[in-house]
Parts: sequence; C-alpha cells; structure tokens
Amino acid sequence: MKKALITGINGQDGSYLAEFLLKKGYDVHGILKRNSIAENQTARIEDIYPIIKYNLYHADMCDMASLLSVINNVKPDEIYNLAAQSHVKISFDQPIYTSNTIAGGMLNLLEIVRTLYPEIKMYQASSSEMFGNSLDDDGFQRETTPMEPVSPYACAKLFAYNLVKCYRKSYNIHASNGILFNHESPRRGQNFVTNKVVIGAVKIKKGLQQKLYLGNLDSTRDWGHAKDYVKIMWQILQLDEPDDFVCATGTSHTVRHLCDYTFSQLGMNYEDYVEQDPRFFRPLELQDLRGDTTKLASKINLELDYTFEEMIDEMISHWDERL
Ligand code: NAP
Ligand code: F7E
Repeated sequence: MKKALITGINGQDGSYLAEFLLKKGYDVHGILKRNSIAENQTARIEDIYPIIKYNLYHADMCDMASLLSVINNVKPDEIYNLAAQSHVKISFDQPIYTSNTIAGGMLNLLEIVRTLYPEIKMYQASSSEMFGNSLDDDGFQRETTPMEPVSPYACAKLFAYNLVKCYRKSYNIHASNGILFNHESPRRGQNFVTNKVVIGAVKIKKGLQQKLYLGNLDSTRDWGHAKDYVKIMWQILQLDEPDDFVCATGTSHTVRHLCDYTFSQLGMNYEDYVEQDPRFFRPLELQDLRGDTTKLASKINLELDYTFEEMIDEMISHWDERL
C-alpha cells in the first residue's frame, strides 16, 4: 500500500485528492495548520474523516521542525504540496506570510527530502498566475511562455517552481510542477470569484441578498473542475521522469460571462444585480489566462469529465440545496 502525504489536505484540492487516493488504495496522511475553530477546519473532508482522522497532523509550512516530525513519522512514498495562502488579492495584504507559506514552505520540504528521504516523489502545486500578463502570439500560455508574475502570490509560486526545477536537476529528486490553471468546485473558497458569483446569484434568487458587488468583470480565466485536476496531479507523479506540465481546459471565459451564465441559469439578468466595487480591484490585474496542454497530453491520458457549464451547474445545484 503506497503512502501519500498531502499538505493542505483540508483545502479544496486536498480534499478531492485525498478522496481520489483513498479510492486508489493509498494510505493517506495530511497536515492541518492550527486553527482556533478546529470543528470547521475539516468541513471539506467530513466524508472521509472517519477513515483518516488518525492520519492528520498539526504542522505549518513555515515551521520546518513540524514538517520534519510529520515526514519522519509517516515516511511517505509521495508528497503532494498543496498548502498555500492561495488568494491572489490577499497576497497583496499579506505578502510576507504568502511568500513564507509558498516559497519557504516548499524549500522546507525540499531540504527535508534532499537530506533524509531523496526517494520520496514530490508534486508542487504551481500556478498559471506565474505567467502574469505574458501570452504567446496565439493567445495561449504553455511551459515555454515567459513567466512575469504580477502579484506577491505569483512571485512566491515562481520561486517555489524554480526551487523544484533546481533541486530536481541538482540532486536528482523526483519533483514535478503541475502548472494548474484556475479550477473550481462547490468546495472552492467563497471569496474566489466562481463561488462568490454562484452563491450571490442563488441568494438573490431566494430573496436573501439584493446585489452582488464584484471587481474586474473583463478578465478572462481558463476554469476547470478541481476533481478533474487532482487526478492529473496523481498522473504526473506516476511518470517515470519528473517534469513540469501545464494543466488547463484550453477554453477561457470572462468574469462577465460567468455572471451572465450563472444568473441566466437561475432565470435572471446579471445586469440587474451585479455592481462593480473598487474594493475588489487588485493593485495589478492578470488579464487573460488560457492554457495549452499539448505537452501534458503527450504523456498522460488527458480526459476532463466536466465542461465549464457542467461545473457551474453543479455549483448552482449544490448551493440551491443548502442556502
Ligand atoms: P485552498 O482551498 O486555499 O487550500 C489551501 C490549503 O493550504 C488549506 O488546507 C490551508 O489550510 C492550507 N494552508 C494555508 N497556509 C498554511 C500553512 N502556513 N501551513 C499549512 N497549511 C496551510 O487552495 P486550493 O484551491 O485547494 O489550491 C491548492 C494548491 O494549489 C494551493 O497551493 C494553490 O495555491 C494552488 N493552485 C490552486 C489553483 C486553483 O485554481 N484552485 C490553481 C493553481 C494552483 P486552512 O484552510 O486550514 O487555512
Ligand atoms: O479571481 C476577478 C479577479 O480570486 C479570478 C487562485 O486559485 O487561480 C486563483 O486565482 C478573476 C480575477 O482567482 C472579483 O480580479 C472580479 O481576474 O477567483 P479569483 P485568481 O485570482 O485567478 C489561480 C490559478 C491560483 O493559483 C490562485 O491560487 O476574477 N474578480 N471580481 C474577482 N475575484 C474575486 N476573488 N472576487 C471578486 O469580487
């Protein structure tokens, strides 16, 4: 039975990945950072909590001793590093903490693996944010597109991405970067735009809210489903050779289209309810994201179960039942 250690196991991706790996027969372990309200922290993993509750450890990406203690205890075959302060706008408010969790955290893991467990395979949750506003002439981003980050979050992710490449080449460690474009689900944090729009629209439909205040409506994102993408994380780690791969759908939509589609599905016109609020603008905006997965598709069987519309429909049904 293979052992996997997931940092950020209670996040959106960590929760889906844990479910996926359990179905594959893995012994799944995860780290949780200390939270004053422990009860809510495991909400996303409540379905599998009875199976993994004794495999959860308190640790923090900024605290190398805590990570070392967990790795010494678990001795995993694979580490999926998903922990991060992952909100781009908040990274402008907390740039140092964001960098410490993302870049410092990955360096902590790499040093532990390099010095003590070089046989462990590692996956780093890299991000399309690293490209910033850099696009190839055909309008896509791919592994060779120059990376010009436009937020503290993206700068930290680029540092961690380069550390993975450096340690792989210098020390022959099996460490790969998945350069994932935006991926969503009903488990997405509610302050990211997809879930914010869906929850806002459902509340307006039910008379629980009057208006929805958003920032930039004209940026485009390549939105996939988190469930599809965690499978790809695992597939990347099963390759004989570690490498770096873009993972995306290849289709992008504006935030405005996201609003239009969501409100239309609920029989409303978004223009009657959505207002722009400068509080949600960013100091620097990443305008367009659309990924080319040619390299990934040459290595794995790349099958996505969800279209953009199916994903938003799932999110609408989820919140319609609960709100
Ligand atoms: P998420 O829902 O925000 O989950 C992040 C996880 O990291 C949570 O479990 C969080 O724990 C944990 N965490 C935060 N700070 C930590 C610290 N100092 N020590 C230990 N754990 C800490 O993010 P996600 O959407 O699942 O994304 C997973 C990873 O992929 C992240 O690294 C993200 O940056 C990256 N990524 C995401 C996307 C996307 O579109 N979702 C795209 C590209 C890359 P608490 O909840 O308890 O704070
Ligand atoms: O913003 C615009 C906002 O916060 C998407 C993270 O998972 O994906 C995510 O980062 C777009 C941006 O995601 C609001 O300005 C408008 O153009 O949902 P988001 P993100 O910043 O793209 C990448 C790949 C990651 O790696 C990150 O970890 O929507 N937008 N109005 C808004 N965004 C938010 N959050 N809230 C608004 O009111």
